[in-house]
Amino acid sequence: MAIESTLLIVKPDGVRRGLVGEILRRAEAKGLTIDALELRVIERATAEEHYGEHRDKPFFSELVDFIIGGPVVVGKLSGESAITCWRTLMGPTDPVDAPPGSIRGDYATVIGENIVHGSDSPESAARELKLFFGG
Ligand SMILES: Nc1nc2c(ncn2[C@@H]2O[C@H](COP(=O)(O)OP(=O)(O)OP(=O)(O)O)[C@@H](O)[C@H]2O)c(=O)[nH]1
Ligand SMILES: [Mg+2]
Repeated sequence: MAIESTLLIVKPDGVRRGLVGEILRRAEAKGLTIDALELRVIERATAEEHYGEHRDKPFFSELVDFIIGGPVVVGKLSGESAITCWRTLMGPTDPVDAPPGSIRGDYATVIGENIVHGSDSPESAARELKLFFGG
């Protein structure tokens, strides 16, 4: 048990579909605290760094083009086990496998448009929060 912080992104598909309020509601209802929140368009260089672990994957350029293709909401969520709690609320990466009740299970059908991001480890969270909020 530990207080953690994690990076939340409501991806362009989530913003376009008007799901920002519903996604933030779920985070707050769980008990996570919104410590930072901003609507922005991500720069290409920032997106390439954020998704650096996927640089050699065949879907990398599609992934970067998608995440910079419209406004997103970036936020910092904090609380007890926030990283794992937020990943559980999001559901698995592929919405086909995501159970009803999870965000991806309730609102998405394809892996390339899966509505939300959450850091996957304490190391990723630290790196991503620094990249988007400077520390
Ligand atoms: N088109 C396509 N996109 C993929 C595939 N695998 C992953 N992605 C996309 O790449 C993103 C990053 O992949 P991962 O980091 O492994 O998944 P994740 O941690 O659940 O998702 P993020 O929170 O966005 O990082 C996913 O959210 C998907 O949108 C794939 O096989 N095909
Ligand atoms: Mg990831």
